[in-house]
Amino acid sequence: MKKIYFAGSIRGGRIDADLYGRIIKHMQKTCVVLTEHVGSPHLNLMEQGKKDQDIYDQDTAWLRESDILIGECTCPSLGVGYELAYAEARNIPCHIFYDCTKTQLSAMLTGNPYFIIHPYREEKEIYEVLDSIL
Ligand code: 6K6
Repeated sequence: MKKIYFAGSIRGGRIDADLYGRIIKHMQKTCVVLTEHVGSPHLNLMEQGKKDQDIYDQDTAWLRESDILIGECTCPSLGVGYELAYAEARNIPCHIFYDCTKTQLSAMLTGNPYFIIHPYREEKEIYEVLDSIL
């Protein structure tokens, strides 16, 4: 099964956490999602016990072993931006989703032809695209 690194905002803001959870659940029907916790509604509690360096070490290890990165970038996040650059440097394919009715994506992503960018207007479009790429 394909290993997916799902990237979504954590300290950048949790407004889309439920959406991340639904995307992760959809991908888990056919793939292994290494970063299931990104969609968890209980993240604050879970985060308390972890050291930032352990989080960094674990996430970069998961990135290196992933086959593909799927990022939901409607809510801007420095961590997700970093993960995208880290994945690009290792030739891991990166698909970026964002709601184009809510935000304008950074030119540092839209201007880089390496990234495969999927603007969407309705959530169902995300699942259609995911089914075609996974
Ligand atoms: C959460 C659940 C259990 O433990 C935690 C602690 N926090 C994090 N755990 C794992 N990955 C994290 C954590 N904080 C940030 N990340 C990674 O950075 C995720 O892979 C996200 O894609 C990204 C979010 O970055 P920020 O800058 O929005 O926090």
